Amino acid sequence: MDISDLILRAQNVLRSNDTGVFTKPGPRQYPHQWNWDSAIIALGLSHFDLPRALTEIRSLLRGQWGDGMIPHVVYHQSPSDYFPSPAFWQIETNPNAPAVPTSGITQPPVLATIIRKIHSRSPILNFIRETYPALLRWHRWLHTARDADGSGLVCIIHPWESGTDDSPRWLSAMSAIAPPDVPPFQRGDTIHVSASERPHSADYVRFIHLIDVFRRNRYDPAALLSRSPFLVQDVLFNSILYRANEDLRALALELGEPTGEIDGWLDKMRARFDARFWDETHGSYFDFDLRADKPILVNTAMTFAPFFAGLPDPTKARRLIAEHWQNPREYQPDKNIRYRVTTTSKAESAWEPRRYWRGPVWIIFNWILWDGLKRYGFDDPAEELRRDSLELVARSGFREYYDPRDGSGCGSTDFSWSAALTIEWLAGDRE
Ligand code: 9WN
Repeated sequence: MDISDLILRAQNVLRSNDTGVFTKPGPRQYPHQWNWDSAIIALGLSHFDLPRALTEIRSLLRGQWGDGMIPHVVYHQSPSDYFPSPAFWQIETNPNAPAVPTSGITQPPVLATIIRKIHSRSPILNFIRETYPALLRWHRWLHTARDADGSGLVCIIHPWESGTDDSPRWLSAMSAIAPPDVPPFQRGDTIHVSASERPHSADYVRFIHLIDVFRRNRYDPAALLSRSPFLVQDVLFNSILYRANEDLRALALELGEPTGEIDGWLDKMRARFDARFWDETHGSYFDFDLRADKPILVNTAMTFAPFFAGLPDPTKARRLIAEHWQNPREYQPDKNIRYRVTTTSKAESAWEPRRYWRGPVWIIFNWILWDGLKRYGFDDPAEELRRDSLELVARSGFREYYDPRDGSGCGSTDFSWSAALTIEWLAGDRE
């Protein structure tokens, strides 16, 4: 593999998706600014254009709502053929909506972690001073507007908030929703990508139904907690938030800001995390469906996400690796599956190797897991993820996701965070 050439190609993807104000996740499929994509993109940009990386974050923060929420999409430029359009969200019904058009839901809060990572290589103390209040307000919003049961763990109200939109772990909660009156709409996500790689229409109808419920409730957080038909505590989202709280705390210390509030969030989350998510019988972490009041016993690679937060104790960590990571029926590659890590276990009935979050390899998740495994000193599994990810981008280009059987690319081409994380990994080789 020619490292310099791969870095150059990755930089070109970020440059070509750059609108000047924000970077599109994918050139045609995703023409607006997405929350967690932008954070990851900034990480990649920071290696070769730090000012542009900081602009990326500032642009995202322009979408912050008055109550602190950082939305999942900011529509700096429209129109486009992406659905839902800004008009569909009707966020102006909420007094906290910002001036720039946005969606009305959020996404996994990786931003504090990314800012700390950038700062650890290229000190940006003034930028941290500038953005810390916005980060703190977002985390505070998550810990209030999204703490449905007072446990300190937060919930999501839409599969899009999970970032793993059509993961089979949402199937039971989604099938319990019978959308009676979905407003008229035209899907835009199958214009540029084959429908066979996108969510099934039964799920998509429910995605839209949920938005309709939210807009009819004017995005009032208390109303959404009590009325959203989808209300789930997500292992991945909570792991990312826990880690982001640790990183926010580190930033607070550098600024000389008090940390008591953040310490409180961390203590509460740590005290409740395993009791809520760990299943001793299966040796797995499972999401929890608050509407059905039961765990969601679906085997996906999100069971490994708590490594990112440093939350599994050594016994649980060993079980996750021995019983799942190395299990040939679940995540261990075999004669059919060549690449790590399939986002859904091969053993799941909903497993589909080319459909969105139903099985393909995603570079973002490989990176989150790589970081978590390194944290535990599981260097060999971490290296497998890094090696496979780099092999995938080198052979199939910077795609949105990959078929774990042969490594062929799926979804959007020229995908920004696949490029950004390639730069991040390879920069480590050069340092
Ligand atoms: C809906 C932009 C986003 C990612 C998500 C991914 C996908 C959107 C879509 O694309 O979701 O938010 O239209 O499918 O699932 O993680 O942030 O790349």
